[in-house]
Amino acid sequence: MKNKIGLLLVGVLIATVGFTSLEPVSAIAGSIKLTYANFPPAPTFPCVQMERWKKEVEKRTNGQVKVDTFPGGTLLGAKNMMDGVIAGQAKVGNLCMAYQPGRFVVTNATSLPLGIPNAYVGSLVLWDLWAKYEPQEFGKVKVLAMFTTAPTNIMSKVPVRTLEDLQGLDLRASGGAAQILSAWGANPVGMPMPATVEALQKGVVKGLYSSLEVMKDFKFAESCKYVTMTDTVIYPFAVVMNMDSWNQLPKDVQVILDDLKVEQSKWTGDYMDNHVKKAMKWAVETQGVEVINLSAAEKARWDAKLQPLTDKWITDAKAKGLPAEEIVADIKRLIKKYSE
Ligand code: 3IO
Repeated sequence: MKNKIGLLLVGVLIATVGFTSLEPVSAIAGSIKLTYANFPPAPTFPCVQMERWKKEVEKRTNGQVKVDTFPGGTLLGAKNMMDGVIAGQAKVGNLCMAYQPGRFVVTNATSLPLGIPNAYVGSLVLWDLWAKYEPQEFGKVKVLAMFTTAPTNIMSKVPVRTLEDLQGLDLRASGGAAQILSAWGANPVGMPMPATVEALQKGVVKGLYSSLEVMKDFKFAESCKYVTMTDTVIYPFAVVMNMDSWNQLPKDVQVILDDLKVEQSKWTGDYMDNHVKKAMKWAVETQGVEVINLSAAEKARWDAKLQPLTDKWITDAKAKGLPAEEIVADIKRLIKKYSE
């Protein structure tokens, strides 16, 4: 009896020593599981970049990390993404900052009409802005990537050729994009992107204001036969991770995820810019969509309406104690830097 207990103890000892001496412990394939929540359907760009991140992380950690992705709001939805990740309901989540504009004041400044030309530049501008100010609204999470959409344009069931056509028109938009529509005299209707499908079907809105890849990815080209080019503003996104989950990762895995941050942001911007081109080619060639380009004179009228927006943002952000002028100057400087 005594011998048996002794043997058992030796066995436990060997097992413990053997296990802990596997260096690093976490190198066992699939030993770290990360859940990753996303709000729109799988074929859309936020989920395409999610699958790319999953693939890269699993490859670069030799399968040590396994990422389980949840597209379509199956784990967390558009508006509870940040809080859900903070609470640990998902370990990683992708969020659109425009859905909680009051929460992400600094980074939403990228949604002012300051002339971000494409998603690649937008993503790098957003990343640098966040890195410089490290705004407290991201203080409870680990930021894994940031990127923007391509510039927004009007997709509608009725043609919009002049400012007059836009007056009172119900168009779906959120955050900074919604404020721009208001300034032009349209009636922005706020809701996250996935809700737009039903809103268009039911006639709650006559169109939307967003980046054009959604013409194909959400099949909006089937009902919105007109696209008015404005290229005015972007929507900013972030990929965030639960801080405890991050702190529990082995150092080597943390290094891999850190190395991927800017690369993933660039990859997504690039994917977005290319995908917009493909989606619009499809929309025009197979769905009979008309692209409306404003004349220079008409565009000048639209632009004139936007000038007060940045001033107002500066006043409001200053009241919140933020270095508002510096933030706007930084965005302008970064746009120049990355556009070259
Ligand atoms: C977007 C959100 C989800 C899926 C595809 C998308 N393309 C552009 C957006 C931006 C956005 O969130 C919005 O509300 O227009």
